[in-house]
Amino acid sequence: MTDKDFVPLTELTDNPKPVAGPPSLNLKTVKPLGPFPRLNEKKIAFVVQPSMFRAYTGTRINAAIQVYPIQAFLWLSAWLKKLGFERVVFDMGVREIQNARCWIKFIQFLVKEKPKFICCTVTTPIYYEAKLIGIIAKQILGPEVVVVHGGVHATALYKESLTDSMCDVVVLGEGELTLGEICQGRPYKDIRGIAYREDDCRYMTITAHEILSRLAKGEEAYFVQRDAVVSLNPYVQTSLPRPLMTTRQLDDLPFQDLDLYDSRRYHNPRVIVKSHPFIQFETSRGCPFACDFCSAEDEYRVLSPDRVIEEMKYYRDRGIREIRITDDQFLTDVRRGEIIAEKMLSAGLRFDINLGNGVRADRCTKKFLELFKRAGLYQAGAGFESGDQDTLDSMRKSLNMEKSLSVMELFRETGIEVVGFFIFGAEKETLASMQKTIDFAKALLPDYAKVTIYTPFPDTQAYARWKRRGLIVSERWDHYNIHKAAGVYRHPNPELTPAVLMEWYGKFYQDFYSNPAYIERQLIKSIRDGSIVWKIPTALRTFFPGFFQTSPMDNVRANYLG
Ligand code: B12
Ligand code: SF4
Repeated sequence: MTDKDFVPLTELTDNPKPVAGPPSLNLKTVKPLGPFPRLNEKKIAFVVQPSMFRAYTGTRINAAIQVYPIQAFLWLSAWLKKLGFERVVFDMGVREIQNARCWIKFIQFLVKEKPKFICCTVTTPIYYEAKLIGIIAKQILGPEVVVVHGGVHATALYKESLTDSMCDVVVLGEGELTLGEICQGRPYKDIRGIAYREDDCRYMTITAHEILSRLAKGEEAYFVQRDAVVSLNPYVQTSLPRPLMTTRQLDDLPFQDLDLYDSRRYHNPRVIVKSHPFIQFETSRGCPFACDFCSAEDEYRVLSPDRVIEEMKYYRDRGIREIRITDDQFLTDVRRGEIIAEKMLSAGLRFDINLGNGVRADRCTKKFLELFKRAGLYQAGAGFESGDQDTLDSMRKSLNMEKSLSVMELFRETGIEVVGFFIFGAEKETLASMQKTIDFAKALLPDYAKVTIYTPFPDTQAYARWKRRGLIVSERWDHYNIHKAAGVYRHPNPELTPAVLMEWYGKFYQDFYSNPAYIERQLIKSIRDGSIVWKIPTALRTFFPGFFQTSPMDNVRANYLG
């Protein structure tokens, strides 16, 4: 084979490879010859990338590192269980990563379990690790293993998964029914909602052994995976789209599979979770709003309130004490929220409840908050986003700042902790508007405030717009992180360089948390309710993230040590 036999990847995918220059093609290809183990056709392995929970280590929200059983897997697994499949999970996110130990354990896991299907959920920053997982699986288990990608990033960039990695099939959007059909062996052409390769002209250029030894030396996954798969004349096929599930279909889904994970590994700091064991629960899918930085699907569909209550009863019977509601926008239908709370109260269901994923500040009503408080709501995230109306409008947030102030009052009256979310760097952002956001946060005075850097993820309107304007300068996906401005774009306002954004990011945390009015209020409150014990370490980690660095393993250890 010569260089000419290879078509550069940049011509095959919609998203050219990042970094300077085209990839240098490595002609040494790896052809695993076997013998390979006999695979268990009825076994599905869900695999979590090592960096899943590491995006926040060393950032200002270092104190709030969170580890979860991946909810997508719990839903998918429940469906596969119903169809009679065996399911196993290997979560590298809650394992030691030093010396590539988690990867060695992963290989041992593959050899022991011999699953026919390997499933990864692909969000943008961890695509490269999903790629390494596929390469290793193909080399250890052989070409018959089926590597499946799903999740928002893979759905948007399915060609990348299919031409640049060893992924065999991408599930586009909602996964339960589609994955079920894949595992049941239906021909791909007859399965709705997938993208797959018609040909098999893909070559690996790196051995599993090399991957492990380079990772063990501390090399980043990005560099290890570069040019690790080359595709010859890829023939990518998409099937007919699968209609989104209706309420009736969602109601018919089995409850999340609580047997998949060892829940003891998933322990979170108090600022994230109050009572363990806990579960994440998405009671609706999609969101009708259209904020330009967000990856939420636009069609909003719900589980019926009765179905939500039935699942909650199941959680209660399994000893779950806290629910983190992770709907894209739980308050799209406030009345539905109120009905759920009423039904919880009449069924005697009480959990600690955290609306951690955030609700639109303008959708909260007093009735909703009071009812949910009685059902156990103790904390809610609220997207205030900006103290400048032009900036808010430029991210299509359609929020009114006056309304935000009155809603904050409501939260205070009902005694619900609020985590206020803010963003720096939307299209119309200026230095003055960032100052206004800091002032606004200080006026709102939520219990915690979190600012993030506006980041156009590849499946968002923001990305499409900035890409068209030539403002996206890097598609190195592991640099897409809302807490680290890594220069993936050139901001339309030339003043807002990555360094300036990071400076203001630091300033936001400094100014908000050292505000005397905030300190006074929090001191009184935390001495009264005893929370001072955990709030002081939280504050130290926020102010000195480099010094008090937290990793997901601290969470795991916290639990094992009791
Ligand atoms: C909990 C959560 C986290 C958790 C856990 C991550 C996880 N994947 O579960 C943590 C805290 C780690 C996290 C971190 C981040 N997150 Co987050 N997170 C969420 C949140 C709130 C809930 C996820 C969830 O449980 N959904 C419920 C399940 C059922 O839905 P689902 O994941 O979409 O899965 C369904 C389908 O997509 C599909 N599917 C998904 N995976 C797979 C895999 C296979 C094999 C198959 C067949 C199907 C399939 O089937 C599922 C069932 O139908 C979502 C918002 C949301 N409501 O989804 C954001 C979301 C996933 N996060 C987002 C972002 C931006 C991030 C960060 C990148 C932020 C940052 N620091 O920059 C980080 C980085 C994480 C990482 N390392 O990649 C974006 C994703 C953008 C993107 N292009 O990647 C989302 C969509 C928020 C948004 N609306 O914009 N997050
Ligand atoms: S940020 Fe919230 S309100 Fe806006 S589109 Fe996303 S989920 Fe909907």
